[in-house]
Amino acid sequence: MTPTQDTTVQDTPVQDKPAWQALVEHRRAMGDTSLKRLFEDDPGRFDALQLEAAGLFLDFSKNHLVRGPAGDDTHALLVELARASGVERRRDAMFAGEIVNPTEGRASLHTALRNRSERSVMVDGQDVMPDIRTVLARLRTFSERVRSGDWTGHDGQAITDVVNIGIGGSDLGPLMAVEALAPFAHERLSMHFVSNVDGSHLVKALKGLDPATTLFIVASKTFTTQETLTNAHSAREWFLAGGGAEADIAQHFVAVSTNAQAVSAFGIDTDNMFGFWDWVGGRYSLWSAIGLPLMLSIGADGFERFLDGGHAMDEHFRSAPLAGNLPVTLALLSVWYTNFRHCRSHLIAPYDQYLHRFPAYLQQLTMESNGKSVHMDGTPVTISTGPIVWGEPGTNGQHAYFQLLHQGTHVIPADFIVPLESLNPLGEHHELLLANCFAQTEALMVGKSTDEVRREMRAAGKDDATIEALAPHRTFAGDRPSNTLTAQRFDAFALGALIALYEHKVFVEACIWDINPFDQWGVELGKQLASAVHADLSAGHTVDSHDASTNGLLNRAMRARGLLAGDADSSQQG
Ligand code: G6Q
Repeated sequence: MTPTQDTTVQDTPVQDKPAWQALVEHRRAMGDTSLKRLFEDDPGRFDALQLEAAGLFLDFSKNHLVRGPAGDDTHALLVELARASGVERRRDAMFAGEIVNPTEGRASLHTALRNRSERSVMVDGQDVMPDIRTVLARLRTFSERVRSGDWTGHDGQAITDVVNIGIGGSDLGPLMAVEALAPFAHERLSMHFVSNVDGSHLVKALKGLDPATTLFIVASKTFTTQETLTNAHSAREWFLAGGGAEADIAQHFVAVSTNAQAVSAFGIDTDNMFGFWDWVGGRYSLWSAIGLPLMLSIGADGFERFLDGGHAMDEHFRSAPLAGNLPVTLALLSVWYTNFRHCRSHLIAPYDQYLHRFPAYLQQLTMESNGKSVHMDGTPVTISTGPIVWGEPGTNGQHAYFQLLHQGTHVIPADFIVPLESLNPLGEHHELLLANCFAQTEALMVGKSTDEVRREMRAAGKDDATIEALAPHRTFAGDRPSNTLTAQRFDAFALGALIALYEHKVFVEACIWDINPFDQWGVELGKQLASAVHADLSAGHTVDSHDASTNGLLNRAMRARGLLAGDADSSQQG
């Protein structure tokens, strides 16, 4: 098989498939039937439009789905689209280690990293499970030594601070998960994350830390990423300037990478390197050694529970029928709103402060995976693909951008994610959190009619002129869709299941849109461009090899930094 061939590519453009056309027709027939009406006409709606798997419960009844006989049931028609798009075939190919990322000629086997069964997973005729288990065992030994204080800094003191240096997939996952599971964190260890090449990030993170009790994890799949290597070099200088010697580096710097040669060239002993493999995509790598900060924080047993949660969702995804499949259902709803109801963005609203980095993590997972405009075979797509994903924790968002959700001109489907039980029970806090979450989904759906507003204002004693002037502003169209996802509480297992749920959702969307969710040429471009422009920025003479704007900005920056003094070219004004 050549890198551009993939037996799983769809044979007919998705929008030409009868299943797609049936949905176009169904959407037309549905007209502007409101959510409120759907609930009024169908008392069984909540019971029918819900799913549960791996400890997560999904209420998807507040969506524009008509329930009816075959051919007139939105969910069933969407499921038919999934079937016609070969979702099951591609899913099985992914789990089996086939090349599902043909533009990079790779398998995509994050599911093998959390394969807790006895099943082997073959890549190029070799079972990858023994190597996965070996690295996991090494991670366990190492993290237990650090956590117990057996692994010390150069002067014999236990490690107190761990600084993960990485970016993108080598940062967002571990950072999000360490934050999400903060209540289970080791008491002595403080975790820090440095990603931005902006020196302020490193300086801020290192402020107040003692080099003698600080451990750095340099996390980079390729070990060539400019930001990460720059931060790692500066961290090493900080360590040496703070009393450490070259010979002490082994105790204070470990690496997570697939590139042993570059790790060694950097000066980290490969005995202190934890490996993974090219079939683990950056944004899917939290389950690999990239998860080391999480293991250090919550312990190896906790990390294994996290893997168990991911695996439980995998088992559900690969075995549940499409109609009862949680990731498939989330993906189909996304396709429904993106392609048939023309929504352009999707809100993630975790009502859980510990999940405050989850929207940022999902932004990468979703937008780097499905921000694509060619099909698997390279032909341009003529339908919309991945929506813009954004969000912030509730209830904070309610006091900010929720205005646009309720009364703006965009309809934005939303996922409300909430634990039923708090990890920090405190007075009435959790009841209030739950009440706000549920109330928002209700208000978004039912809205408030102008007549209701008039009645309310009249009851409050307002005069007619005031009522007529204000009523339009106080009217809510409603009919805004949402999903509500609950877990008993977001512990390691539930977090694992939640992440795997969204990974598979993104994968199913990609199957339907017939795009490759596992490459990221747009991100690669950024890495190349920065290197070229970086060389120009220290050229010491005016630059004219780019467009006028870029030349002007480069020259202006050089001048401001005293690198072009006295030079009088036209870009001085730039
Ligand atoms: C993830 C992306 C990207 C990557 C970073 C860091 O899927 O490819 O976010 O993770 O660019 O790359 P390294 O781990 O190689 O430093």
